[in-house]
Amino acid sequence: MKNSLLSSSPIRLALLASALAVSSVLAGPDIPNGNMIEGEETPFGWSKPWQSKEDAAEPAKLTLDKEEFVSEPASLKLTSNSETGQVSTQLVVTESPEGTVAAETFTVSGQVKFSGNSTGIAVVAITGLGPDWKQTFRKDLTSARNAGSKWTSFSTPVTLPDGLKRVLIEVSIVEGEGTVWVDDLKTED
Ligand SMILES: [Ca+2]
Repeated sequence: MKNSLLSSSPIRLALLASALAVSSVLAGPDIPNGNMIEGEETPFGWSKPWQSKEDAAEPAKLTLDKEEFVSEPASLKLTSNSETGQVSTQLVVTESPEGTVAAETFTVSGQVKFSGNSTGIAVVAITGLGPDWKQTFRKDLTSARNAGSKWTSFSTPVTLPDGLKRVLIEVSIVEGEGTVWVDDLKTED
């Protein structure tokens, strides 16, 4: 009895309404751990690397790199080799199993650096899973070649379609071998 009175009190409803109003004007979903602060061996939240050749003696490697980064204390580092083929790792940015991630437009920015052979390309993309958890949305945010292997920044507008169940950021190396570093991922207006 006491609980039900509390839960429907005008003050509580007013607080709830203002919280919803604030959340509806935020620009894009936050990217969790975008500065690669959390984690021990690997950056927290990022998946075990997928690789196109499954039985490599020396598998693709994902690490939290505490020596090479843009912002302290670390960056994400993903390495492919001749045995792994293409590799990728993913981070869940936001999800709603009912398929109600709202359509919205925002900008994703970050820093990327690739060091590898001449054919290698590192790609950072945003993807979305729709009905049946199938990928129905993908946009490349940036790609990087071995151009002096320097950090380069990107800032890319994204418009998410309606009805996604899950939104992810994907870091991959395609068409060659090397190491990609990513840091300072964030969304803004
Ligand atoms: Ca960092």
